[in-house]
Amino acid sequence: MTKNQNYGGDQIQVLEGLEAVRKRPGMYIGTTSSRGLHHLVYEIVDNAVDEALAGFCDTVNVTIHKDNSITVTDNGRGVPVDINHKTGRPAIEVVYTVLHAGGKFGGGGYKVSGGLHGVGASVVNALSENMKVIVKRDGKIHEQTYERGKITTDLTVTGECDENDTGTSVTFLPDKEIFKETLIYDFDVLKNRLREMAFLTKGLKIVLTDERTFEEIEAQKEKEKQLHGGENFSEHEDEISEPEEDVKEEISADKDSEDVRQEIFHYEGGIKEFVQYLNKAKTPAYEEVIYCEGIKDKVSVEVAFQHNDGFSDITECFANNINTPEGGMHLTGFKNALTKTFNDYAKKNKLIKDNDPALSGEDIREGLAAIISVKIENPQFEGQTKQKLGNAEARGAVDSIVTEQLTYFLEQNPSVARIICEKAILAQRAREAARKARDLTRRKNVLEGGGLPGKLADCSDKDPANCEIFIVEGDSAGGSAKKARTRTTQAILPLRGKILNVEKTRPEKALENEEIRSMITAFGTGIHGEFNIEKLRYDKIIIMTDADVDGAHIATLLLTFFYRFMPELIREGHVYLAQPPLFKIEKNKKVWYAYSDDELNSIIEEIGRDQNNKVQRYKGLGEMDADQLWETTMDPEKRILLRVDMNESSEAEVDITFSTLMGDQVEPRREFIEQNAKYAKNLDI
Ligand code: 1YM
Repeated sequence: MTKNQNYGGDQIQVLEGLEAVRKRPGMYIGTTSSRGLHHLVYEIVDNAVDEALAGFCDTVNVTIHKDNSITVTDNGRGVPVDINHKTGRPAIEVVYTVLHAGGKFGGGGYKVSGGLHGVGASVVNALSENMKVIVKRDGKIHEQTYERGKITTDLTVTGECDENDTGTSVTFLPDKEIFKETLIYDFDVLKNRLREMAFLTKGLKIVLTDERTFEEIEAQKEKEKQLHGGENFSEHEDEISEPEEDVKEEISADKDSEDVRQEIFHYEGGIKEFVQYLNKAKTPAYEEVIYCEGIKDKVSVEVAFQHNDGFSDITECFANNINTPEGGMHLTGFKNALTKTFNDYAKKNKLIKDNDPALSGEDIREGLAAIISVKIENPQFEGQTKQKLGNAEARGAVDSIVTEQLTYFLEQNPSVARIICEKAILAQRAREAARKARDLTRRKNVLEGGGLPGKLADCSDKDPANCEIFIVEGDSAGGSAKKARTRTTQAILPLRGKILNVEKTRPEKALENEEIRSMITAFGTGIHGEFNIEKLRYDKIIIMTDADVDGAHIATLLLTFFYRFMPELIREGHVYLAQPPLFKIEKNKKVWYAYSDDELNSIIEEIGRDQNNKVQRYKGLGEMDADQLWETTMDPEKRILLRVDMNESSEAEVDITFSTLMGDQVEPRREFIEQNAKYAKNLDI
């Protein structure tokens, strides 16, 4: 119930506005899934970041409480509490109860941050079971509370504080009536976004604290799962941790070592440090991070980049701190400037001859890690998912600022310039050699009739929607799988031994690998720029490997290949991991299968621990006969599949994960394993 009775016409409109938000939350925050739940935090944090960009705040604290409510606190000026003349209400009330179209309320300048939807604090309020705002300003502590967007207590002064002690603190509990899928915050999702915000706002310190213990979170997840009823595959499987030989011992099950988790993000170097972070699991090709900045046509531009010894190009673009994974005008401007400037330099300095072919953009961007950040008035987000910057002025601004400053940098740093040009020339030669080889094999294929790989046991159904392919480790398991399968809809492709680590191989070289070629031909989609999802021959690509460390290693190698050559397969949810059982339990001619130690224990508990119990630990798929393999791992009615999902991770995070797991630097991998050991269930070493 609202204690406040002084509603004017404005206030009634306000309530109608927030009612609309509750009726169609998707229109305001995109989705009410986990993504939407996390979006609430970003909306509030954005206001604090704006205060930092305005120069009044240097620290933001974000806390996840035990009940999954969130507190965001900053040390800025504090949201104004005086009466707003237009509405006759305290300004703070307007900020939290009036629906804004995303633009800045009051003040000059333009609102720079703001999530994808940039809808503001009132939307968070409308979608929260309760919310409390505390403002320290003018030596007083002010407080107001709300429920589902409605004021429950008027603005009250609750105490006094030092005149210089100012700031805003917002606590909210997301509404269970709205977020029906999940109410549980994911520390890593918030961590990744807040780290990104800190990189993009140099000097700002962001502290993330989780008051929940690992066990509490697991228990909450279990409770939600039961509430929703069982599902036959897990939607989330974003990190597969697989150690190299030299760090296996590092895995110790210290599941409950730290109770309160905390991360502090503070980067005086801003996006320069972001680039170093992108390259942390790689070997940089030269020491410095190249940095350009400036303002042109009211577009503020910041670009930082550095090459590494890898082959992929990871360029992350932001407009007003919002990630634009589909790129857009700022990216186009950057690519133009890079290609033009390096070709000019290489020609001028006789690194390439006048009549040599120009270096392509692709050649120059091989092994590139780059961040582009523009701040712009009225950003236009286009494309299917509104994640592409449409403002044409951003192209010109980035192009001219990068061209000018990069030209100067290369002149001042000839040794760096030479390294980059030589690297690009190498890439160009490798690509040219591969093209020639490909033309030859194309001709050969035409002569031989091309066709599917010999090892593939294809299915007979020609509708991809019904079909799945099992990528099976080893010929013997492949043999069982071929016997076990449903021929109409299940295809089997056995792979011999460990597949190539594409993270350490030139892409052209990887394509000479027999196993990689069989997969590409079987899937039908092509790779890289020629990838076409319409041509995918199977709806599900199922990796089926042994349930041990070697099996996990092979699965990770396969995922690395998919991610580097056909990431859309993963992004669109076509890749799965089969889950073979770890144990077979037999008693009085009855058989049970267990997929984890916990499950084994509970089965034994149930049937009684005695002499007639026989427990067999499966060492590999090869130990199962065709019937057992079908029953436990392949039968669509009974099996467990994990869908490989990029979750909420940005392209940068996924890239870093793969380089960490499969690249040549050991230290980042050791760190990764230490941090993720607690997630690895049934790791058999
Ligand atoms: C934990 C979330 O919202 N901080 C915050 C918000 C504002 C100000 C300071 C602020 C802005 C201005 C003047 C101005 C906001 N104020 C408004 C409005 N942290 C958080 N810190 N004084 C204080 O922009 O001129 C909206 S947000 F509209 F009331 F000025």
